[in-house]
Amino acid sequence: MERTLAMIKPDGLSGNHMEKIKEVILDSGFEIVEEAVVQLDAQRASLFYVEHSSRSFFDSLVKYMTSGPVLVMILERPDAILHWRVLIGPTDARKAKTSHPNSIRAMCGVDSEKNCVHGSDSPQSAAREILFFFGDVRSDTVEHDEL
Ligand code: YYY
Ligand code: MG
Repeated sequence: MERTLAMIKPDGLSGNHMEKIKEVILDSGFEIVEEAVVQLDAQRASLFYVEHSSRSFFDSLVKYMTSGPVLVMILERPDAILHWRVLIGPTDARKAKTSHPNSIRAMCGVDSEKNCVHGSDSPQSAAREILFFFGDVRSDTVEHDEL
C-alpha cells in the first residue's frame, strides 16, 4: 500500500467539482484515509510551494492558493503516488484538455495556474505533504503494535 497527498484547489471547490472528483477517486480504487478543509494563508501556501519560490509565477500562485478553502486528502492504494498523478493529468489544464481529455485537470482546470487539483510527485514529497497537513498520521496497525 502507498499513500499520497491529494488536494482540490480553491477553484475546484468553488466550482462544485468535489463530488465528481471524489467519485473518480473511489472508482479508481483509492481509500480516502483522512480529509480536511483548510484555508491557507500566504505563509502556509508559500511554505507548501517553497520549491517554486524563485519562479515568476510564485506570487500569483500564492494569491490563487489563498483565494478560498482547499480540500486535502490522504489517498491510499497500491502505487498511489503515480496513479493519482496519471489521473490528474498535466500541470497545464489547457494542455490536459487536448492531450489527456479524461484527466481531472481536463475536466475542471482552467490553465497552468488554476489547475484544480494537486498530487504529490514522489515518495519524499508525499511524506512531506502528508505531514504538512495532517501531522504524524500513522496506520492503525502501527498504533496497535506500539501499545
Ligand atoms: O506538480 P504540478 O502541480 O503538476 O506542477 P508544478 O510544476 O510542481 O507546479 C506547481 C504549481 O505551480 C502548479 O500546480 C500551478 C503552479 N504553476 C503556475 O502557476 N504556472 C506555471 N507555469 C507552472 C506552475
Ligand atoms: Mg509539483
